[in-house]
Amino acid sequence: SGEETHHHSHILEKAGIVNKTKISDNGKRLRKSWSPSWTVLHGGILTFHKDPKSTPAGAINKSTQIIPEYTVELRGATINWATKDKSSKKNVLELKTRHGSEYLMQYDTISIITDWYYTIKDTIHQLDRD
Ligand code: I3S
Repeated sequence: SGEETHHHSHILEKAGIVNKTKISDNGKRLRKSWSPSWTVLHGGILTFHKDPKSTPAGAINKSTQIIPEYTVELRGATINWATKDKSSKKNVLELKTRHGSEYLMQYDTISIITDWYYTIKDTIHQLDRD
């Protein structure tokens, strides 16, 4: 499925597709815009990449490139299952950065999103200890 979790040294690495939307930027509320995203956790940074389908037709030769959209520093962040008022979708995580930005992450297959939940949670706890 392309889902992989590596546990070398103490820092977790993981990559896969999740649906995501940024809902606040440093405390300022944003309009939701869900899109599927190639999501990579590496070195305590979570990077959401742009949906290639959102690439304009004129830039078609760039459409296979993996372009970062948001990078999220996990140090000082919190991750929780989102409450029902945050989204009507199932299996939604709410990630809040220490600067007050918020992202929702969602995937219909519960095992996929649960794996992200524990990997991100463990990474945040590990970073707290460093
Ligand atoms: O929190 P909201 O406003 O109910 O979020 C929904 C909207 O973002 C909607 O787009 P429009 O603003 O164009 O209507 C999206 O299509 C929905 O997916 C959002 O709600 P969910 O419950 O799916 O997160």
